[in-house]
Formats: sequence, structure tokens, C-alpha cells
Amino acid sequence: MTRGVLVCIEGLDRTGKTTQTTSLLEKLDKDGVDATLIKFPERTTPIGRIINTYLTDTAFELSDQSAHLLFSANRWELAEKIRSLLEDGKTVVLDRYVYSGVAYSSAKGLPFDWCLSPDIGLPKPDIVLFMKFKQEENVTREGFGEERYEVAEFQQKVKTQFEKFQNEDNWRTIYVDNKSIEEVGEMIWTEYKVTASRRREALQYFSKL
Ligand code: Z5A
Repeated sequence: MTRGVLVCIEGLDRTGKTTQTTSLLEKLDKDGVDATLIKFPERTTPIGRIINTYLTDTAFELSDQSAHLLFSANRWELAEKIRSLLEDGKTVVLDRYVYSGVAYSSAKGLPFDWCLSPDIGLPKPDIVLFMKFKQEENVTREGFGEERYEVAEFQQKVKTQFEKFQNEDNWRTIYVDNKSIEEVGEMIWTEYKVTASRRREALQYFSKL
């Protein structure tokens, strides 16, 4: 049996990741593809509940290193599920993943390689769709500013760190400036179809950049 496709949608806050991962799931469903959506942080697991408190309660303090390792541990909580869905031929769509983990923590000043190291060994996406637009647009979107990292200056630093992945083979930048939800959805669908139509090698795992 051919393994499933591992798709990851990444981007800064309020770029439309949840909107687009949900829409992609609907399209996959209509196309008869058995797919599962996993959003990180996955806030319902034991570690995810701690992360949720950290993100929503500014009185709950953690060192940057501790917070980083919790986000990574949260991915490891789901790693076996992701691997086994893919091996069973299912498509898995990720709303944020390792790239967010590294970008947000290294933007705080932690070394990039140190940030990547706890994620080494996790399943690597076949395609990463990085949603990119001008800084000014996401800060005007509904809900921006509700959580601890939603500050424009910090978002700029995160963007710089995300872009360190842009030479990876699986990386596709989706420019979303002045594009409707439907237009962005079409760009994502086109990229997904190209990846899904290619012959898939064995599942890859994160290693050093
Ligand atoms: N974080 C971390 O530090 N380390 C890690 O390892 C991970 C995460 C995994 C919470 O993540 C925080 O955790 C996050 C990074 C950090 N930083 N913060 N804060 P999250 O994913 O749970 O939270 P989020 O980034 O704020 O995601 P979100 O709320 O799910 O936003 P989104 O998914 O990108 O956007 P959306 O909900 O789909 O859309 C936002 C609004 O824009 C909504 O009203 C839409 O209707 C609208 N929208 C969407 N697309 C469009 C277009 N094309 N045009 C106009 N309006 C649009």
C-alpha cells in the first residue's frame, strides 16, 4: 500500500492556517481521500493543557527553554499516531509543526540548532505550505493580540526565523496578500495535488538542517 501524504500548513499568527487546513480537509473528503487534521499545539493532551495555560495566562511563567521543550514534547505525544496513519495510507494535514517550534523559540534568542534538536526524528512533511504576507495585514485580522506572542515586532523576528527553512525541498511559499480565502485555498490545493501525484519514497524524518 502507498503511504499517505504528510502536509503541513505554516505561517505567522492569523495568516489563515486554521481556515485553510479546515478547507483542505473538506476538499480531500470530497475527493475521496481519507485524511486527518492535527493542530499544534494539540491543547487537549497532558502536555498540551500546560501549553494552553502558558499561552493564555500571562501570570504562568516558564523559562523559554522549558516552553520550547514542552511544544516539542507535545509533537512527540502525537508522533506515533502520525506515523501510523501515514503508513496506513491516510493523508495527515498539520496546522503548525516543527517549523513553528523552531521559529518562535529562536526568535526569542535561543540558538536555532538547539531549537531543532528535540524534534530530530519526528516525521518530516512531504510538503510545507508557508503562508506569507505583509506584517501589517495579520495584525488587523480578527483575534490578533489575544495571546502572548501576538506583538508585531516579535512577529517580524519569527518571520525571519521561518525563512531559514525556505531552501528545504519540501518548502512552498504561498503569498496571501490581498487574496480571498478561496484564492488561497486554490493555491494550496494545486500544490497539494502536485505532491500527491508524485511517487512517494519512504517517510522521511527530521535531521539537522
Ligand atoms: N507556538 C510555539 O511557540 N511553538 C510551537 O511549537 C507551536 C506553536 C506549534 C498558538 O498557536 C501559539 O503557539 C502561536 C505560536 C506558538 N503564537 N501565538 N500567539 P495557534 O496556532 O494555536 O494560534 P494562532 O497562530 O493564533 O493560530 P490561529 O488563531 O489558529 O490563526 P490562523 O489559523 O492562522 O488564522 P485563522 O483562524 O484561520 O484566521 C484568522 C482570521 O482571519 C479569521 O477571522 C479568518 O476568517 C480571517 N481570514 C483567514 N484567511 C483570510 C483571507 N484570505 N482574507 C481575509 N481574512 C482571512
